[in-house]
Order: sequence, then C-alpha cells, then structure tokens
Amino acid sequence: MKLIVGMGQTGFSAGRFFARRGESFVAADTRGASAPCAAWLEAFGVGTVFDGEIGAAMLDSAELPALDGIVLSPGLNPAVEPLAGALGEARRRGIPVESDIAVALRHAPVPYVLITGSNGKSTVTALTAELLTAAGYRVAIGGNYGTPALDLLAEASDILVLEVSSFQLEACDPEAIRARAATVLNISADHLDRHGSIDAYAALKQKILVHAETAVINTDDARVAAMAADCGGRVVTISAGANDDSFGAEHRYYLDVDGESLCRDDQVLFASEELSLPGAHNRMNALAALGLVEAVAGRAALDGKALRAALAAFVGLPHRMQVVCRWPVNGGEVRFINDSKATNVGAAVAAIDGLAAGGADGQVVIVGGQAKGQSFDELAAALKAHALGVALIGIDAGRIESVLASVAGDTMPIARFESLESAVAWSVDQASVRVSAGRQVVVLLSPACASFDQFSGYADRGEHFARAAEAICDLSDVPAPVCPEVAS
Ligand code: UMA
Ligand code: ADP
Repeated sequence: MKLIVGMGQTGFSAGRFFARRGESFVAADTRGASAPCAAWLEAFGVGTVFDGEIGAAMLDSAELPALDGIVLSPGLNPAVEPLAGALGEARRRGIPVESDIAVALRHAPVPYVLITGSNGKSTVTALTAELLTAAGYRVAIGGNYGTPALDLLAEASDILVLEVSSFQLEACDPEAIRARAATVLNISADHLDRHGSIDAYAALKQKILVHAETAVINTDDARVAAMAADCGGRVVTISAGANDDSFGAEHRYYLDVDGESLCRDDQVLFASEELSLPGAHNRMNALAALGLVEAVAGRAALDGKALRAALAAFVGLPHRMQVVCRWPVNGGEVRFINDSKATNVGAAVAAIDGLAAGGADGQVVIVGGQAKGQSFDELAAALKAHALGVALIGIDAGRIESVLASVAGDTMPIARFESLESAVAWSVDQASVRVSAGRQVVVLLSPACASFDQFSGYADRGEHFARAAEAICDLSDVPAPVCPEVAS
C-alpha cells in the first residue's frame, strides 16, 4: 500500500502511476474540506481517500495496512506539523518517503535529462526538448514544468527532459539520481522561507549533478561553479564571459568577448543574432541547452539543419520577457513587457539589467507580491540604476518600498497600488511623458515576488497585466500626456 500526500497535480499523477501498475494506494491532503476529494474519488474510486487525521498516528491506521511507501507532493513543506510527525515516524519504521521525481527517476524506462536552477529552468527545458526533437528524438517533457514526471512514464519516448524544483528534490536521494545530462543554471535566493538558507537551497539543487554522466556548469555563478569539484561525471562549462579552461571541462560553451557569437571550444556555433530569444540571460540559456543536447545526441547533432532552425525559431515561453503590445505616443512608443514569471529577485534583476543593456530608453517597473523571505537589496540597486519610476503592488510592497526608499531616496517616483490595473495606469503615465520622437520606454512587469496573495499564479498575474496593457494599446488614438521638458 502506498500513501500519496497532497491531492494536487502531482498527487493525481502518482495515483495514475500506481493505478497503471496495479498497486493499491490512498491519498491524504492537509486542506480539509477544501481538498479535491470529490475529483479524486471520481478518478480513482471508493476507498482511495484516507479518512483520518494526518499525523504520526495515521501509520497505525487500518486504512494503511502494510504501508511501504509515501509520495510527498512538492507544495507541502515536510518540516511543518502535523505532516512532519507522520514523515518522521514513517522514516523510523523504514518506510521510504519520496517525491514524485524520485519515484519517476527510479522507474524511468529511458535516459533522462534534468534541469534546475533559480531562473531559466522552464526556458531551458523547453528549448532542450525542441532541439532534441529536431535531432530526431521522441522527447517526453515535463516535471515542475507542464506534465508531472510520473505521467510522462506512460508516453512512448526516447528521452525524458525534466525541469526539477528544489521542492521536488527535498525527498530525493542523490545516490539514486543518474542523469544522462544535468544542469544547475544559477543560484539566487528563492524559497528561503522553506529551505532556511541559500546553502541549504543550493545543496538540494546540487543533488542532480553528483552522478550525472555530464554536468553542465555555469562558471559565471560562484555557487554553481563550486559544484564542479563534486561532479562524478564529465563536466561541460557555460560562461558569458570567457573561454575559461580552469575547470578541467571536457568542453567549454561560451559567448565571445562582445557577446555576438555562441561558441564551443575553439569554434563559433551560432551568431547571437540568429536567436529569436531576447536578452543576455537567454544566450546563457541557449548555451546550457546546447551543452545538454550534445551530451545526449553528440557533437554532430549541433550541426543538423533542423536543430539550427529550431534554435533560431524558439521565441521563449509566455510570461517571460514577453512583449505584449506597443503604444505609439509622442513620436516614439511605450512598450509593455510581461515578465510575470520573475518570481524572485534574481529574475527581476536580469530583466531590468538586460533591458538597460539592450537599448531601451527607459523603464517603469512594476514589482511586488509575496516576498518569500528574500532580501531586496539587489533589486533596489538595479531599480535605482535603471528605473524611471517604480509601482509597488501586493502584500509585501511595504518591505520593498522601505529598502528602495533608503537606496533611491527621492530620485524617482515610487508609488503603491492596491491593484495591478491601477499600477499599470500609473506606470503608463510615467512612461509616456518620457517618450519623445524615436524613443522607446518600457512598462515592465517583473515582480520579483510570488503572486498568490492577489492571483491564482504567475500566469493569472501576467494575463491581468496583458489585458490592462492591451486596453491602453487599443486606445492608441487617445492623446497622450506630453512631458513639458520633452515637448520644449
Ligand atoms: N496543498 C496543501 N495541502 C495538500 C496539498 C497541497 O495545502 O495536502 C497546497 C500546497 O501548499 C500548495 C498547493 O496546494 O500551495 C499545491 O501543492 P501541490 O504539491 O499539490 O502542487 P501540484 O499541483 O502537485 O503542482 C506541483 C508544483 N507545485 C509546487 O511545487 C508548489 C508545480 O510547480 C508543478 O508544475 C506540478 O507539481 C507538476 O510537477 C509550480 C510551482 O510553482 C509551477 N513550482 C515552484 C516554482 O516553480 O518555483 C517550485
Ligand atoms: P524558471 O522555470 O526557473 O522559473 P523561466 O524560464 O520560467 O525559469 O524564467 C523565469 C524568469 O527568469 C523570467 O522572468 C525570465 O525572464 C528569467 N530568466 C530566464 N532565464 C534566466 C537566467 N538564465 N538568468 C536570470 N533570469 C532568467
């Protein structure tokens, strides 16, 4: 008998997995009356929902006879009572507690590629899958992105390409993770409210590299670079800066000095301008994907016509630096960019710095939401350096405002809003008065925070932003405010 804890997407995928195997299981959920028990019973039938309380005593329940495994959903913090007591008791009794990823990797019928990091996971996962598909592989893609891993095992495929999160890696034994290729893209503060420290968070991510046949290591990130020494397999490096051979890497992927070419060892592979993906961080993402693809398909695959076309055609995923619309105004334009998936400071800083380096004439930035225990010092520094104005939203707006006010003083307008829509309206006013002939000012939603205080998720938040922006772009014949300095 297996116990599935958490009736979310992961729990349902675990139920389907055990059902396919003919193993008996029950599910428990900490949400009481709001747990989706009806949907679960409809999917799996009577007797598959645990009726009692979650806690150590459940292990002696008649509902869990001969319990020999627990699958824990990633959204549940294993350190919080009463779940912690139940998991501790299970471990004392020798009952394995695993994440869905741990179970999926143990049962994977084909090799797998694992992708983690603080930012860029979904982009690299999607791009790697596209490139491998172009190279002729039947790819099953999912994990923390899209289809849960256990559902992928039912697909006919040659390789699994999985995004994995720090939550999914908590209940995962590194000794059992044997990826064909794996990468930790970068480490910046995220989910520290759950993991306690950045070292603990980084250690979870590192689990996928230890026994990977090929580990793709970002040597520009000090925390990731330090992981190279503990990799048991081949090391391939990626860097925006240099062809640095100090890591004993088998191959080095890097951007040439001016960032115009994607290179491997002594060869230029692609011109950066061939990529549709915007921004410097996405060139690093492309290098990571190329390193993973070579590890699976070999060097010759990178020269394939279809693969080159797939790399050029990949425009990225929604809600990541996505241009929503342009509002022509004062002879120039306000451009609206939706980066709602920037749910931590590292991603927002990459967006703000990237826009500044990429030639925008200015940006008004909307930030805020749930802080997740992050420090906002780096965000405030990036905003001070590049923002024309900052609109704050969400439950932790006050925390960001106090850090920003102490760094930026009154050098720029900063305002708090109850709703994203009113933040957009204010931002477009701030932006449009800075536009003059031929100039482009961006209204950027890159919140650096989780969205759950006001939205059902980052996609919901991004859609609200897009609707508010489109309402403005659709009114392009309405006269825009003109800044006196610009007009004179
Ligand atoms: N919950 C309870 N009690 C329960 C079960 C769930 O309160 O008994 C709550 C959780 O606290 C959480 C929510 O319900 O707020 C969902 O939790 P879940 O573990 O059931 O989530 P799933 O629906 O299974 O979705 C999970 C991932 N979610 C999380 O890790 C929070 C999804 O990643 C992932 O796509 C999906 O599995 C398929 O693998 C989402 C995510 O936000 C996109 N991930 C985080 C991130 O990317 O930063 C890690
Ligand atoms: P993840 O799955 O890790 O959240 P995504 O690909 O969904 O990553 O992108 C999330 C956010 O991070 C977006 O705001 C995106 O613009 C930004 N981002 C993507 N790649 C990187 C990177 N390599 N470094 C920093 N930020 C990045």
